[in-house]
Amino acid sequence: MFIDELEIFVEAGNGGNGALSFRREKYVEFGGPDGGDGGNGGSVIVRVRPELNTLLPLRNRRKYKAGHGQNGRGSNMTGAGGDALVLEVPAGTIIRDKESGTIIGDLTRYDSEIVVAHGGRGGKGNRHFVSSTHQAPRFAQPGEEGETMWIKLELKVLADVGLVGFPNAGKSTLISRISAAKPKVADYPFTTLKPNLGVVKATPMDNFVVADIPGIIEGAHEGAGLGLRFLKHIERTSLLLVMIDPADPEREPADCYRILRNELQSFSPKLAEKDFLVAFTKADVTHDREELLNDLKAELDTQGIWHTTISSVTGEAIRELVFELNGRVKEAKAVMRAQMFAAEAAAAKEAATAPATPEPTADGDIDPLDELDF
Ligand SMILES: Nc1nc2c(ncn2[C@@H]2O[C@H](COP(=O)(O)OP(=O)(O)OP(=O)(O)O)[C@@H](O)[C@H]2O)c(=O)[nH]1
Ligand SMILES: [Mg+2]
Repeated sequence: MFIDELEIFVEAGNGGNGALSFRREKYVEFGGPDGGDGGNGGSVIVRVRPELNTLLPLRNRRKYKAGHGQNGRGSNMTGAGGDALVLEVPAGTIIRDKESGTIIGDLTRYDSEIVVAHGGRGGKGNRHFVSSTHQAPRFAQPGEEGETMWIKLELKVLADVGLVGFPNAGKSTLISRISAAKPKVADYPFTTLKPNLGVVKATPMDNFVVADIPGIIEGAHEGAGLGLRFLKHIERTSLLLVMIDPADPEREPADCYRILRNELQSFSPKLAEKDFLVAFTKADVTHDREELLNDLKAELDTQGIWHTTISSVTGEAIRELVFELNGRVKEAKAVMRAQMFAAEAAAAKEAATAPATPEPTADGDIDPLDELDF
């Protein structure tokens, strides 16, 4: 099942308490305090697992808890640290603080992870509190509580090219032709009910990812059909491929185009501003309808929009389409990389000119708990 939104409660482990203990051995003078430190609480970590493409595995539970740190013990023994809890999610998962809506993390890389709740620090044992005036401290520090919070996970799949079209336009057939993905294909609308991703090997050096999403219909932005819920999955693509079936019995190609553009615009003006190409589909059976396309093609030409007529059955113009998509994806990636480097360079420059912040003094924030006995 495809799940792309989820709310869960995460609870990091508490730190163990520091121990209050004195070394007492019969013939040893100056035994002294020997209370070990508490172990740190385990943190809750969200990590990308590249093979996943849904949040489904996390749906069974609402609460996720990491392990507590153990208390320190005498003879300077430090308590064991609590086990961290790792929640695995697909790449493209955005994590928000449920209450404020603030984004805590956006895991776009296949090796990314983020700590969503930090484990509490273990308390320090009494041996840390010896001073010239205080040789036998009868207190130790309690462990800190682990962080807790409600988080909202939202998956926006990561792809380079998003396919947009009415149901039955031939989106899934195209993705199965140009990639190893094998989505369900059928001659009825809404065959595709969840996004499918396919990796297209454009050249021996280049590949790009295509997202096939469920068909859009007029009024989708008001909830008609499957609504526009799935459009968020193409929000992060660099390019859209608008697919139009010239033989669609329900509407003329020009209407298809106009409605699709409107629905994209209604969902998000940002989506409508994306670079896009147009593919007229099913060329093997729609050649007799070429004339119907003349006006629309002329309009696209005046707007400088690249278009082609393809057949996923015979393979007509598929190679040219893949070539064009690949070129534009590469261009978009180069721009993105340049922007990333520029942002990193600006951040590095700022960090170099910022005044140094003083190091916090060790033990400055200790909050000893008097007479804590174990
Ligand atoms: N003749 C011919 N038929 C095609 C071509 N591409 C797709 N079809 C047929 O068109 C029908 C719909 O194709 P799909 O790929 O399932 O369409 P879709 O756009 O994914 O549809 P939804 O998932 O319902 O939105 C199927 O019967 C396909 O076999 C083509 O190039 N030529
Ligand atoms: Mg489909």
